[in-house]
Amino acid sequence: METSSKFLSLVLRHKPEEIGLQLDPASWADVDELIRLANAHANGLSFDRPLVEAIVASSDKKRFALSPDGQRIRANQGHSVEIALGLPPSVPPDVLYHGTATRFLESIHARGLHAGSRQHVHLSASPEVARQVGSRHGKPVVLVVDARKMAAAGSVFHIADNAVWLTDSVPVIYLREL
Ligand code: HQG
Repeated sequence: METSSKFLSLVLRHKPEEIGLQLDPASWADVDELIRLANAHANGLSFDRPLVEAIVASSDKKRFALSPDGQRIRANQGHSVEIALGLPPSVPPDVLYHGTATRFLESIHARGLHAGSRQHVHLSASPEVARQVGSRHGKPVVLVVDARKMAAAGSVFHIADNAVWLTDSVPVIYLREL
């Protein structure tokens, strides 16, 4: 299931064209079409509806969502394809946290936080979660983001369905190390 879940992340966030899948502007895909195209793609994986539903239900981080009628699926966040998640702007808590690796600090202190290959900078409401995210990249370090000041200065925040906070970028003046 792990491999199948990774494959769904790849096609729903980054490379739908790899299997000829079309995402709608809000990044939804038709579940039956996804299954048909994924199975036609010679990668040794075999999808059916129960497997897709099990992946959605078991993802530790709620990576995917099914539409209420079960006909469509999308990744909740993490896209590199350009999409409009249709998330309304949300008022963030006073502070949010960003986990990164110490080796990125010099560049972050010079340039602030940038989305890189993704559509947004990902922020967490808890320092513990941020530390886990950072440890994916090396020795973790947690940055505190002054979200209240950023919002007051006009930055827009969204909260994804899996509680990850998203914003376009974080200027260095709003960052400090925890
Ligand atoms: C860093 C996972 C140098 C940034 C997680 C991060 C999250 C800079 C890395 C989600 C920089 C990008 C996202 C700058 C930012 N100079 N480095 N100016 N600005 N960076 O993976 O936030 O498992 O694209 O600090 O749990 O680590 O995919 O972003 O270290 O929710 O569902 O550039 O991905 O979820 O790394 O993680 P990423 P992220 P999934």
